[in-house]
Amino acid sequence: MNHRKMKIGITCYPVRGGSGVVATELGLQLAQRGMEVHFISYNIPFRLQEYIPNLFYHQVEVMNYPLFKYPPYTLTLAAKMAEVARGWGLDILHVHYAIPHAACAYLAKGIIGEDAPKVITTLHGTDITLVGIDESFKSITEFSINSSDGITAVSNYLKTQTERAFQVNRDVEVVYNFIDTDKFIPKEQECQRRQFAEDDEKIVMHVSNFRPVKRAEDIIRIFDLISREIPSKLVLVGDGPDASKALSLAERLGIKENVVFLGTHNAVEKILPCADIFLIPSQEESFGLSALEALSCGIPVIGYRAGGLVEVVEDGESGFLVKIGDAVAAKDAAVKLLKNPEKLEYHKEKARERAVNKFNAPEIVEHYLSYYERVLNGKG
Ligand code: GMT
Repeated sequence: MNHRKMKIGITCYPVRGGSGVVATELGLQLAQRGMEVHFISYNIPFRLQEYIPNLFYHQVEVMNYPLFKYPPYTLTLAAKMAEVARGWGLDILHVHYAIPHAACAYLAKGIIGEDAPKVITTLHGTDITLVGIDESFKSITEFSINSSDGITAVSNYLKTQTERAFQVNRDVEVVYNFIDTDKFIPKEQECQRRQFAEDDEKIVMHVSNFRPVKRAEDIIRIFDLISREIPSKLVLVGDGPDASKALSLAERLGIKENVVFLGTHNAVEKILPCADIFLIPSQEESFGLSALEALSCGIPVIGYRAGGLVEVVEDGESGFLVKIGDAVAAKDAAVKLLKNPEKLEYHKEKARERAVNKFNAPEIVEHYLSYYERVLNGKG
């Protein structure tokens, strides 16, 4: 569909994490479609490395003053949003992760007045399920969601959670996260499996920010059970607060030499295709972007039946989802796959199909663009 050329401001956390990745990839896709895109953040988003025409980055400088125990970043961000929106004539200000971005956008609109851009807030997960519902944030989260001109959520699960936890006075549009299926591709032959495992070993992989919701110790427990039945290696990609806990558990269980900890990596699409299966035993997952990245590389996903992950992975097809905390069931599902090459091949195909058919970038970016138009026409 043809869309008018829009000027779109995007604010996100520029660090590693699903919401930052989605916001950055969306900005890139929009710029490639001729939209003018302005990132407003305290750092250049980590996946924004090359020069792209139509794409601008506006840095928020945080002022420090001895009086400030906590430098007021949110105020500086709001002022910057207003400056960029006014200076460049933004049509839309699309903020990712409600806290504090939706409140900053509300403030920026107040500063600008009549010609303010429409504000769209995309809810990503913990901004609702963990942080947003905390008493200290609840009223401001609700207020800033309701002050947005449009609200999107990355899954039906998150939409329901939002409507349950808050008095939301407008429709929440579900726009699933997406993946560039030309970048995340199955290419086993190129991937040097031998850097991780011997020829007769299977590769189990996990990618995350190792926050408590990821249940990092469960990854080790499940892998320990798998490795007792099948020679295998566990490759861990990413870093975060619980990474060291996971590694110490591996040491205590005597399997440390079978765990390859890679730490943070920019190009996960180069590592994922080495895997035979992907593990994501999260306690809570509004979507599970890393699972989608795995699916796109043709890697079946094994995880817990948590939140929106069931909308990403079709249980029994592109992967297997078991009860939260049931490490034995997760191991059983993994072993069944790893012991049967034909079955593994079938589910690898289903994984890739799922990503291509349901979460391919062009359709989802088109969904965002249509939604922008609706909001601009006052029908968000
Ligand atoms: O992990 C977080 O606390 C925040 C956030 C992030 O930036 O990674 O994760 C959420 O947003 C992702 C992108 O939409 C989703 O894929 C993740 O499922 C979601 N995390 C949780 O719900 C725990």
